[in-house]
Amino acid sequence: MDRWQGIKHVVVAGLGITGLSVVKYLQKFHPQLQVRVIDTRDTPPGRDQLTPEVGLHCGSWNLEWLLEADLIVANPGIALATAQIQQALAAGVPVVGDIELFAWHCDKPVITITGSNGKSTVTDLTGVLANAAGVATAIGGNIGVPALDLLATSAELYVLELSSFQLETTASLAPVAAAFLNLSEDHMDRYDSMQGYRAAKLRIFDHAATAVINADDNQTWPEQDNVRSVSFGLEQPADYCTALISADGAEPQEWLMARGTAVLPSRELTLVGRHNVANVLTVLALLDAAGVNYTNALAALKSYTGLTHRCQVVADNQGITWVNDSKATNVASTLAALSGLSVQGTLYLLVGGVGKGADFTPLQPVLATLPLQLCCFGRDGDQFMSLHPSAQRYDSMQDVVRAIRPQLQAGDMVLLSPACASFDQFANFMARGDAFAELARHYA
Ligand code: UMA
Ligand code: ADP
Repeated sequence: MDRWQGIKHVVVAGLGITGLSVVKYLQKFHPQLQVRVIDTRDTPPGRDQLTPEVGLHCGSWNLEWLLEADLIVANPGIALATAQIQQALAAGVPVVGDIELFAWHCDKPVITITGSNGKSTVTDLTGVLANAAGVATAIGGNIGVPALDLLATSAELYVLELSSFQLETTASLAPVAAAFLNLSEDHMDRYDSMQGYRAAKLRIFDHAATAVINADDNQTWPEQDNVRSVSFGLEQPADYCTALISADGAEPQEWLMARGTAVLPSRELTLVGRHNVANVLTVLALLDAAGVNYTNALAALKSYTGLTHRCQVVADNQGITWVNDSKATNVASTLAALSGLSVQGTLYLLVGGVGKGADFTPLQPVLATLPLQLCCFGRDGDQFMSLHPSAQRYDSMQDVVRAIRPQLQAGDMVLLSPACASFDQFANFMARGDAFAELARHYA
């Protein structure tokens, strides 16, 4: 089917890295099209890279252009519910996203990943293992590399992280394997309800050959008929799970199990946290479903240290471990970091920043079980003070580290998993994580 038949005028709604990738893709593969860009921002990122033949309208909507289009390609940051987009749809103009254009073009297998937390880690590790297994693999999507930019590579397999925003405008992608990791409250400024948010994410299974689902979170289970599913979960009977195995009468050890086959003892992973064990099980399920044999690539799995700013060990000296989990900007991700942590000494947990109106009390019962010193900093640090008797208040992360350093002993862990956004004291979560890593290296 030629999807482009009858299309002459395309409007790219919203620039940024996505809009720019769409323009470049159209210029390369469909040069006969007339391309116009609308961005409601006065100076949208990417405008300097547009060539003169591309029409550009900034600072507001341009309904006339939208209605003149044969196809609108919307940036994921623009909700379909936007009045002007709705007017165009009502007038019969189709609206798609960049992932839909990718689906129209791509003739190689695609693995897709969505969920509220863990998407980037699973996407990256899937790519790392597939490449280590000898399959040329390109990763992209919401992780920060627009999917259409990947078409310039000579990949045999694509791994795409997909946000609910991207899935809203994707209809024909047919992944060889698609994972829905978990669902917790997020993006309630864009969706009317959790049902709306979940429904967008469930679209990942629409044409998937295999759905990889979370045995412990039924919100990730498909509602579509006839989808072949495999499950992951820390415990049996998930298809991909963990099991205690003892060899030759030795102390039993926990192994990662892939459909009954022991793959690797969990303790051989460098990644920390139980959530990362679940993430690894998901990766194994995705690769099996895509027919990638990873048995000779396990060294890459063992040495994988994770993406920067996600439960990443940034210093380990004199028995003191420093872990950067700056990407934990909500309660669910901090809870994940805390679950199953093994700390021999004291856990110094750094929390605080911009709370975004969240309810932090779900942390309280978990904190109560830990050998904890709670260190609260940043604008909304006060909101954590009642959560644990050990809580101490500091202005900044630097003040925390300076104050606790003399007390640290072998077996202790210093964990930045702030459950808050960073904008009060940092440009973004990356800058906050970098600052922590620098402090860790300095004081370790
Ligand atoms: N915007 C306007 N008017 C416009 C266009 C955009 O106001 O005409 C605003 C919107 O508020 C929008 C924001 O600008 O939310 C972001 O637009 P952008 O130019 O930064 O977008 P891109 O650079 O194309 O980035 C997008 C994804 N951004 C969003 O979905 C908001 C990136 O995910 C993604 O990495 C990139 O495409 C490549 O696929 C970011 C993200 O925050 C990391 N995603 C959300 C998340 O992970 O929670 C879903
Ligand atoms: P996403 O791309 O979905 O934001 P990341 O892999 O970047 O996910 O991780 C974001 C945060 O969520 C980090 O703090 C990380 O430690 C935590 N996290 C990672 N995997 C999981 C999981 N499976 N469940 C819950 N939290 C997780």
